[in-house]
Amino acid sequence: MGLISRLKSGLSKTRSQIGSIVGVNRTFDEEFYESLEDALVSADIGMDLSLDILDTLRERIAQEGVTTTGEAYALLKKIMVEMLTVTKEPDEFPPKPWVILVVGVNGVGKTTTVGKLAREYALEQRKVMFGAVDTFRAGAIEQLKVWAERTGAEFIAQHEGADPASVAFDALEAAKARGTDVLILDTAGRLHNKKNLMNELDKINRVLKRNIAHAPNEVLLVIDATIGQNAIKQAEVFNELLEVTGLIITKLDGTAKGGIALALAKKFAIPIRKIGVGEGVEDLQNFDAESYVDAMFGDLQE
Ligand SMILES: Nc1nc2c(ncn2[C@@H]2O[C@H](COP(=O)(O)OP(=O)(O)OP(=O)(O)O)[C@@H](O)[C@H]2O)c(=O)[nH]1
Ligand SMILES: [Mg+2]
Repeated sequence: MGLISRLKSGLSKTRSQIGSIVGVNRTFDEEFYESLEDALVSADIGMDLSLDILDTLRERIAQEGVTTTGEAYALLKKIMVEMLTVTKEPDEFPPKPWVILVVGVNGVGKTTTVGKLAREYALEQRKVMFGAVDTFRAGAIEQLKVWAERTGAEFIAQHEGADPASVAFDALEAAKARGTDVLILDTAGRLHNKKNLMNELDKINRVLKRNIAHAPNEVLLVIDATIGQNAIKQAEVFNELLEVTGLIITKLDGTAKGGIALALAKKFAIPIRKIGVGEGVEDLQNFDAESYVDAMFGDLQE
């Protein structure tokens, strides 16, 4: 299955639901807006944002003299694309090593995403190194090592239970010594409590900065699309501590809840860099607002 179709099949539930509401030629009565609201909320766009979107839609329908539900639907999609378009590209390479810190709560797909990113960079002929900064979870180091072997990335690790900031430091030194282009640090998603996790990330961040002023160049927050509105809370917590530069939304192949992308883009104005659409190494796409909205809301004929 192609990547776009995989994204589409994941999000198809939202699409058919909305399609069935506006597919028939209705007038813009309150019922029309209410059905649309239900559909947006159930796509995990969130209540407040759904109402915002519908307010904007009402205004624009009036301004632009839209008369058919088909036109209204196209307008709705346009509004959402505008909302998802957050342009804040990271600086281009160099400096070297380009340091990427990958963060997020446990199980969202951080390590898998690290592997997928490595493949992308390797295809661009960049020399990639992993730092196994998750020393907390049993098996985490080994899991990352498998991804290193699979993608040809170099691999720096200590032992389970080692100080994560010390691993980050080692990896940074190794990357400098070996002329690595991209150093990707895979962090732990769970510690005994949130405070520990935040302290640890803070320490890693400080060690990096002390060592190279520009590091980390990117802090990528991985969000699991299937968790719904909890994603907002997670982004809040991480963004408070670290300056999150990009979002990666995973598991979009298995959810009807793609609306979380809109809620995140609107609330944090952080660009969505990539989306994950499967467990394989190739299942990572650049985020494109237009195809995303198309996959989610499709055409009326569909
Ligand atoms: N369907 C699907 N599964 C994914 C995707 N990304 C990751 N997964 C799966 O999600 C599970 C957890 O992935 P990991 O990469 O280990 O997640 P993590 O955030 O590193 O987890 P911790 O290290 O425990 O915090 C694995 O079974 C992955 O195969 C995706 O885009 N789609
Ligand atoms: Mg992991």
